Amino acid sequence: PAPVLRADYAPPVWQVPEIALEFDLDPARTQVTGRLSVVRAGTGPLRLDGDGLTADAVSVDGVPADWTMDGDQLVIDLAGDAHLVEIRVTIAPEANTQLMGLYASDGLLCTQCEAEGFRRIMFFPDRPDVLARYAVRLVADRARYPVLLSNGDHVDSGTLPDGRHYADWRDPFPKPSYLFALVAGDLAVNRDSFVTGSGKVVELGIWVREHDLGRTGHAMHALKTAMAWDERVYGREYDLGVFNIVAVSDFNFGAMENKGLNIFNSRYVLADPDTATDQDYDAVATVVAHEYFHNWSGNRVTCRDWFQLSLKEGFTVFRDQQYSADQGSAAVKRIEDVRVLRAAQFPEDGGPLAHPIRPDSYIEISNFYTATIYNKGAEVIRMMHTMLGEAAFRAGSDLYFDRHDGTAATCEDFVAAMEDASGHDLGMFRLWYRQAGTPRVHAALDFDAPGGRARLRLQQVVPATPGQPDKQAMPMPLRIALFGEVSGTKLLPEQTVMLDGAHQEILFEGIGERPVLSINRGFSAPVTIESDRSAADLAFLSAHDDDPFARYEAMQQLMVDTLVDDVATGNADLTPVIAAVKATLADPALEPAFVAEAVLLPSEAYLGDQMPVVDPQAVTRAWDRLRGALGAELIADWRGVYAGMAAGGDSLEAAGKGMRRLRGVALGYIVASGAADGPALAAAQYEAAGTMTDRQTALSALAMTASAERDAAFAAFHARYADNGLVLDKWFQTQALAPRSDTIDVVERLARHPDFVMTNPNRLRSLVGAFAVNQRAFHDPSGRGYRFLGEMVVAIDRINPQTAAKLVPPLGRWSRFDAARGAMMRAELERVLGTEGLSKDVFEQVSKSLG
Ligand code: B3K
Ligand code: ZN
Repeated sequence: PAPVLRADYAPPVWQVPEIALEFDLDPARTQVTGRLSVVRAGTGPLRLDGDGLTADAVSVDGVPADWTMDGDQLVIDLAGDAHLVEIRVTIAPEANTQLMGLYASDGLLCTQCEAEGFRRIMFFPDRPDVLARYAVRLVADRARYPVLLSNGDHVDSGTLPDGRHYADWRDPFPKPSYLFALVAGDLAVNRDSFVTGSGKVVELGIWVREHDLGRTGHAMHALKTAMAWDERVYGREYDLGVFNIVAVSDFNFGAMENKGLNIFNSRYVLADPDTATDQDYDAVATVVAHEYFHNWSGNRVTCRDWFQLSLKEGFTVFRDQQYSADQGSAAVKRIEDVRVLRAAQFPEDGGPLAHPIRPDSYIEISNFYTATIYNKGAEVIRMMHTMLGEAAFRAGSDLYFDRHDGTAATCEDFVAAMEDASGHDLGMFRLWYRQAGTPRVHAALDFDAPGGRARLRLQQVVPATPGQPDKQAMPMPLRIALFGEVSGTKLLPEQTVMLDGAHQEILFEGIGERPVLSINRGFSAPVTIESDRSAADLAFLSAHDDDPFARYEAMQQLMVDTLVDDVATGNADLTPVIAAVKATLADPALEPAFVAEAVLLPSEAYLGDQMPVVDPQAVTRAWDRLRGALGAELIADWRGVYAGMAAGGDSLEAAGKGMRRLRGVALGYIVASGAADGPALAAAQYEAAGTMTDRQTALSALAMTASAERDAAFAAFHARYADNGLVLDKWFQTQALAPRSDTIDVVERLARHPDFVMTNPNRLRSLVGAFAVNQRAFHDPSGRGYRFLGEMVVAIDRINPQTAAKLVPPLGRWSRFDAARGAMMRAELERVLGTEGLSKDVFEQVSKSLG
């Protein structure tokens, strides 16, 4: 398949200002009639995208028309400048296992159109710069599909003969086809309303299966909070009289921001204390807010073409991060966001699939809904926020929405609005849109004691990435402070230094004692910092830095340095880490949620990322040694914390959540210490748990052990939640993530379990996706992990290419491993590539991974 190039963008030859769609819904045979008012905007025939469609009938201005197929495109030569084109097609939602276009899930009919799913429903210029007003009629059997929803306002409904009924929907806002949606099914609704700043009443509805109705309260609360937040922080008011959310159980990703009718993976809607962890609660709120925020950043202003995807995704992730930070502890939220970036985006940026946040080419756009576009995209927006400051950033955002409302815009439009509103020159900053790769910044601080001066030397390198061998230095804001080693206080107010070349020196005057460097505070730039700070300096910062992120970071760096040393020598000095963790546990000024983050070890995968060649077994050895030592040496502290944090109880408030989190971390260390009562303690917590959080932490702690308690708890968990798919996902996932060398056996067995269904993406992610990021299990020296994943990719590709393609990247990291593993990983990729009938989704990921 030929790649699509950003440089080839050309405006559409025909616009479609209006479309009327009529659906005669049936799972086996749905008839769709489209009436497209087309208007000429250039020279050439009308070309309409289709995917797996055949036209039953085509007419132009009421007269049967001549048309041809050019590949998947339906082509009509039109004489005039404006015509009414009518097309009828027949589709089979129940046969649609790709979950793109119109499909059936658990008795519902629903759609997913982003990025190119609408062409599986109707012939249309399926590109985001063609904006149409939609009028939709849905017709279906009333008993089977009592609820009929689409975008915009409900304008009419009524009964038809033969037990059928219809509903008419009108969306007054022109939108690209990727934002079209419909849902038909037997759904119950949680109704509420929201009064906007200007006094407009919005009817809110969360639609789910009847038995899930009691699990929708949290999502509704999050929605209303997000609506108020967007008015207050960005001045953005909702624009329709209705906002609906529907939960479906088979969904390719998290959720979809269709205008006025968001469709969600049920895991980001449903939550109650018995089935959802605190983390799940937070994820629901974040995703609800994210999709809601898209109503402005994505829908009112959309993307000109898919190369601009980060325009809406990076900005909207930044907005949802700000929103979540405002709801609880901003420091803990920042730590979590950086952990995600490092776990998912840094490896992507350093591997064969690296791409800039505004890519130059793709084969299959679905492969570009990546951590780079989303999370690094958000970091780039955050840097602009840091450089411009709150007020100028808001002015830039207002200008962007004013200028581009109702249109399809580019990343350049966004940056230009920020520049124009602030007067700030972002000329070179645009490199962040063009260049891939995570910059490495080397920082060295010299102290001239007699002169009372300190000199900071910064040096940056942007590594080569596929297609980009030579890089320019990227401008970045680095928040920096110096702490006095003796006084333990900040020597100068924090500064934001703009590093805008390959080298830079900063001089600090009036420094009376040896300074310790705190750099990239708050993670102000998405880069790797390399510094020569000693273990003692890092331990010092972990106790004294007044930026919570920097404090966390110092502890992480201390742990990383110690583990990397231990991987190499097998006998690194563990005492600085143990002392620093002890001090953090004992500091009464720190909130439990923060302490929990600070004392957790970096993952084995992250450690692997720090090595020139990953040695998974050596990493495991070092990780187990440090974890065991922390557990054993501090056993009294962990037991104290464990008992003290029980006061968090079942409270859903932030404080209760933080205490549960720290208690769970303490339990993990107690079990890791090898204490004889570890499994029994975890089993007792499992039994007594009043929340899924406590149940899940107990289960995860038990998963580390080979104990009768472990087997009993997993059996009990399965029996208790046998009819709740979302919770069964946790059962699969917890076993797939277990840091044990026999996890591969367990995973192979689970793949034959009757509850392992290949048609459900959540289930695939919880077993196969989780396993593939479990470094110790996946990289088993036998190569069985690679074989398992390769076989899964091939099998899943026949059902759902998008989901299969997302499982490929762990195999693409072959060049990071020793020759034996690398060869086995490549062999698996070759085997997948040699499979007949491979989707272009998997083809692109595998062929790029082979390099
Ligand atoms: N915009 C959708 C993602 C669509 C993914 C298509 N493969 C959800 C979101 O980012 O909000
Ligand atoms: Zn999004």
